[in-house]
Amino acid sequence: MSIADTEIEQAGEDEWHSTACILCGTNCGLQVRLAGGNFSKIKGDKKNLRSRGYTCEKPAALGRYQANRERLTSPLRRRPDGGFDEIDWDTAIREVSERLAGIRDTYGGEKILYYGGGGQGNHLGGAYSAATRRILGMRYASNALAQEKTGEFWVEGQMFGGRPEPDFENAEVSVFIGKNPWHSHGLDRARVTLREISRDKGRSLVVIDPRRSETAELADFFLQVRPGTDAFCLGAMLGVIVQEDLIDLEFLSRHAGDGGPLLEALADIPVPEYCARADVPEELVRSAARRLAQAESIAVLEDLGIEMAPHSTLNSYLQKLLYTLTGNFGRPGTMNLGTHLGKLTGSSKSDRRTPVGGHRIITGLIACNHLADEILGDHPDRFRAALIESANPAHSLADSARMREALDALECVVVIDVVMTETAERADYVLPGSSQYEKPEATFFGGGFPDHVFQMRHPLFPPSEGTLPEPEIHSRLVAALGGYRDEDLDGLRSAAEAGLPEFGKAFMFALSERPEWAGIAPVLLYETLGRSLAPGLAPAALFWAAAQTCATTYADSVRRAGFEGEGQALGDSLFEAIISRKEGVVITSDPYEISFERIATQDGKIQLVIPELIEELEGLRDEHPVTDDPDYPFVLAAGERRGTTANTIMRDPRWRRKDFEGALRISTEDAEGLGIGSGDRVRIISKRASAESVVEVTDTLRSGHITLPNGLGLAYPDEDGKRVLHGVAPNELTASEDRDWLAGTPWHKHVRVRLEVVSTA
Ligand SMILES: Nc1nc2c(c(=O)[nH]1)N[C@H]1C(S)=C(S)[C@@H](COP(=O)(O)OP(=O)(O)OC[C@H]3O[C@@H](n4cnc5c(=O)[nH]c(N)nc54)[C@H](O)[C@@H]3O)O[C@H]1N2
Ligand SMILES: Nc1nc2c(c(=O)[nH]1)N[C@H]1C(S)=C(S)[C@@H](COP(=O)(O)OP(=O)(O)OC[C@H]3O[C@@H](n4cnc5c(=O)[nH]c(N)nc54)[C@H](O)[C@@H]3O)O[C@H]1N2
Ligand code: SF4
Ligand SMILES: [Mo]
Repeated sequence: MSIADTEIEQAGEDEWHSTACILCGTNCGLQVRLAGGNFSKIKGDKKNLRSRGYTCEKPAALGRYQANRERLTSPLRRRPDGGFDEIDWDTAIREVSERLAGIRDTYGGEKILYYGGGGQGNHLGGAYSAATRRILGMRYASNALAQEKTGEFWVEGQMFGGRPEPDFENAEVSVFIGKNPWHSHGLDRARVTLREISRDKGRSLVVIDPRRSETAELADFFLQVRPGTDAFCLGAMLGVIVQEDLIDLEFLSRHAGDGGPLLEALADIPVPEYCARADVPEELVRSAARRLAQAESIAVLEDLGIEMAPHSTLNSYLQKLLYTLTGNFGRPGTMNLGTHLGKLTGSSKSDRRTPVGGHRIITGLIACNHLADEILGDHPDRFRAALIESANPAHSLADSARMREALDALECVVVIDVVMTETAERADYVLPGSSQYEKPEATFFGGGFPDHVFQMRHPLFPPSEGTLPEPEIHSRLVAALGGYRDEDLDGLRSAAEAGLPEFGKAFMFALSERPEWAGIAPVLLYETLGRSLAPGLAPAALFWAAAQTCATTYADSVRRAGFEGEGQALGDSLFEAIISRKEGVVITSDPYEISFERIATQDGKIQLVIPELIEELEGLRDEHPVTDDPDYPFVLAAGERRGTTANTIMRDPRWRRKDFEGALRISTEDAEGLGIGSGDRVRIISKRASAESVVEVTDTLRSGHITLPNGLGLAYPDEDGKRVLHGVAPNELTASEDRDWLAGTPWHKHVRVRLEVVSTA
């Protein structure tokens, strides 16, 4: 039996259903009504424990995701002439497994790269892909986190052995560095929380951003830095904190290791000089630093503005020192270490390197900016094939032209997606997944602290014609690759019918009898326990294993959230709650002090000294920001989040009523200099390529700084079915060598360009 044989009906049309938004990682709860295979009404879900009815403007357009004109409706196989033939699923599974097994047998399974695995709303495909990867002997992976967060992950691993979460709801001072939550969110009910902070005289908002963003408009301290100079600005703030004796010595002596070399470096920082290089008023830097240090609690969030800019890993280190040196950890309103239900990444402690370039692999992910180099060329260990799932690297990674070249150089590319994308266009096989509202889905982004809320979304529609949910695709691939035989699963299936206690015992026994099954456990759960769940819920089976791990690792936290039982029974009751409470459920509940127990460094203390980064910090002394490059006078932030951008999840341009083409923003001063106004067109020229864009003049930008929206430049069919490009694809302009030396993270917010006027009104 397969999921395609199970009759799954569309959820009722005459009632509201709980689900969540998939357009950013905040995943606000939604209430929806349905009609004819799509949404008829969408509103915030007041019952959702995190978003409590909140949404931004974007989910109103979700119907355009569900009913994309280029939804894939059949597996596709590339023809030698570049076009595609539709093939049936049996043929697709057979050929894909044969081709990938062939690569494995010729070169070794580690020559097959896995890229992606999930986006802003869907992490189950990636979780099930573990089985396919194991059976093929694949060892290397990458995804978008390796072009934003891996530098931060590395620092967090060194300092805490975990990832502290900010508690903005309770913080006296909230700090956003290179982050514009008004549009990009990343915290619950962002606009409500930001307004509350800004209205409350006892609380302060600190924003570091070269653009007077919507968030910066609300700030009490707005440090409008020169783009790319955050290391100087943050260094100056830390210099003030150390030099004015504002560090929390008591906290550090109890909870942190030796800070000697770090504190010496910070004591030496020439604060006025670094403020000048960052072009921020020294008095403002000093007063912001004092406000932070003297507050009862501070919470800090960094994002792409510093992660995709020069010194990105160093920036992440300095960001964490702001709250650590001032003792803001393990209390309400500060930074805390929460729990996990399923982890998004591997260990931050591993010291693996990439096969060709020998670059650091952080949390199991190869830096995206190194991928093309690990594919192109003639190194014997280069990648020969790729399995790409729920990601669009031909568009989202640096240097699209080179990424296309790299994809074309691979002997076999398999893409699993819901629509025809820039990446799918280059695949040898395209496998159509069911949409995120046609199967159970969830994300493993941070679930909140002290209460960790988890929401598994239930399917609202049956899988659309010709598509399969990713768990089913992986299960079929694993079976075709000889991972299991259907008849070997009968025992587990009857155990599953008997109930969770029986299934748990049978599953553990089966794994002990057949150790080779451990690696493909996700699809075995899907095929056995999954088949015993309600129609359409089979992919939820993985949560049983995740719930067991969570209940073992965090037994007390799970009990505090109201679950009962010992051993497997505790995990079983957690699992039952996850699959039945459609608006989400608190899976763990913690006291704040537990953060200290969760510090997972060698000696259980926060590590203050990271020698490589202290050396980089000291090197800033001899570095002067470039302010007068005659060839490329502008710094382009390529990929700004706006009210109508959602990575490349929303491809239909008609959801943008304003800013249809996604304008290049430019300061009033620079526009006057070029003699242009809003609506005029310019050519943007980087060292790599050029692109034409419409212009929007704004007084929110510094002179010399320009911005392009994220996720545009996508092809979409017009009324006549002709594919039309809308806006500029930012990564046509970026270069893969512009990256952080340590984590390999790109400098997308710092692309040097010049402008030529194309036409004026
Ligand atoms: N609407 C919308 N929301 C989204 C997304 C989306 O596509 N659209 N994508 C989601 C994803 S995947 C992510 S990772 C997050 C990203 O969320 P953010 O990082 O908040 O988004 P960005 O707009 O890319 O960059 C944030 C800020 O960095 C500033 N910046 C640029 N250069 C510099 C610099 O040199 N220094 C400093 N300090 N700041 C700088 C920009 O002016 C901008 O205000 O958003 C998520 N939310
Ligand atoms: N220049 C520049 N480049 C950037 C950025 C930037 O700021 N500037 N931002 C970067 C960031 S932070 C990120 S996170 C990346 C994001 O880039 P990617 O990780 O490539 O992801 P998305 O654009 O979110 O695209 C997700 C893909 O998943 C597909 N999809 C949607 N639902 C499903 C499903 O249910 N199943 C399957 N199999 N597929 C599905 C969508 O069609 C889409 O092709 O972009 C990065 N690229
Ligand atoms: S903040 Fe907006 S885009 Fe993000 S999940 Fe919530 S409603 Fe969706
Ligand atoms: Mo992202």
